[in-house]
Amino acid sequence: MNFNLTDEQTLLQQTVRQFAEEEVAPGAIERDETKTWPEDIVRQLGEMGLMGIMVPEEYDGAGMDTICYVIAMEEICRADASVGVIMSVNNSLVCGLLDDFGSNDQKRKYLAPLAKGECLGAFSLSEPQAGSDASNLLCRARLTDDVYHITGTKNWVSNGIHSDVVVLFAVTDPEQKHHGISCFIVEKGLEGFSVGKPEDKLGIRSSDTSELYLDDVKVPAVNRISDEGEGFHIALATLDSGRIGIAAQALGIAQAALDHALNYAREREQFGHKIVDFQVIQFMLADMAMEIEAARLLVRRAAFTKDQGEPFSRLAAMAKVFASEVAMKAADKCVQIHGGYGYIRETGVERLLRDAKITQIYEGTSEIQRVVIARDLQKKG
Ligand code: COS
Repeated sequence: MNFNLTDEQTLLQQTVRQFAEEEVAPGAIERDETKTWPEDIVRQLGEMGLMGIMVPEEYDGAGMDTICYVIAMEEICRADASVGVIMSVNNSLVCGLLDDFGSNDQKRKYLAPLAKGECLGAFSLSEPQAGSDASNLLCRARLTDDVYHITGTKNWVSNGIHSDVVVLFAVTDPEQKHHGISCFIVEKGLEGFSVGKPEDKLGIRSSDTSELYLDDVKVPAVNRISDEGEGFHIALATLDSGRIGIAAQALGIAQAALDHALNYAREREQFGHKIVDFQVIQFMLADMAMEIEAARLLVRRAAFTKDQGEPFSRLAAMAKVFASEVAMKAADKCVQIHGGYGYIRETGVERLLRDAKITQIYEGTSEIQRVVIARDLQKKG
């Protein structure tokens, strides 16, 4: 067993860390406050190959493995988890889906520009009545003369406003329940396609989340991904990969919390001592470091298992639920160590607590992750 990163992984970590510290971190508090989309940063991520990290070079991706992906996600999210979600949606939910299930023509037309960051993708499964119960979709796609007519409302779409292309799930045969769901590539700008207002969120505020409205949007049949009825399987398989990315996002937030807490504790004096000298603070820092280390091992183990081509659904769920809980605890401790200074916006650490919360909710709540783990245990022991 070897826990060391390869030379390629180490170089990537150093490069992304430097970029995150110099370009991403400086404006993070202000972007959060003003809900400003990080346009310039997203462009630079594309230029650095970070929008298509695992996409094969043949399709203009960086051709790296999932370990590289989680390393990059952790470093970016250590600076700004809003940037991290924009990146993770494009990488795992859109590029990953197209790479795994798209036809060669679809990959040439859509995957290559998405991987290069020339355009941005979104993933649209949820609907107002279909969150955890993801197969309960109402959005309908009817086929006539090689064109699907899609009508319905989708919600909670990350990158919903700024994306150019959406991979979207709709019902092609309502009689078939989850076997009647299909997956489509829908270009923005088609007649009948409109986007809702940006949601006003607790955290990850400089990323966008919106509803999508489809009113008889005409999508060519060649834009259906895989066969009719394969959509639910595609969605769940893609979410397995996505969950590793969100686990890495949570890890980055947790590490940022520890960084801030340690720096502050070393500087802050009370009762004539640096507060880092008090055992109560030391125990908090020790617990944060210990839990972050455990989360990192689990995240990288899930990524490694995926790279080996082995089943990784259970590990992805474990990594997400564990890392997101560690992020919440670390961010809470970080605010507590900062005292009153942690509770005001300008210190920037309350943002970590707000950003951490979503990692327990999106791409499957912690409760759903436990369902996935328990079902896998029942099946395989
Ligand atoms: N990958 C591929 N296929 C999977 C799968 C996976 N990880 N897990 C289940 N499936 C397949 C099953 O094999 C089954 O297919 P068949 O009927 O052909 O055998 C089908 O999906 C339905 O499986 P199941 O009966 O277990 O589905 P449920 O409706 O009970 O849902 C959960 C299972 C709850 C785990 C799933 O709906 C889920 O993950 N929900 C959360 C969705 C989510 O993450 N939403 C966030 C949206 S993106 S922000």
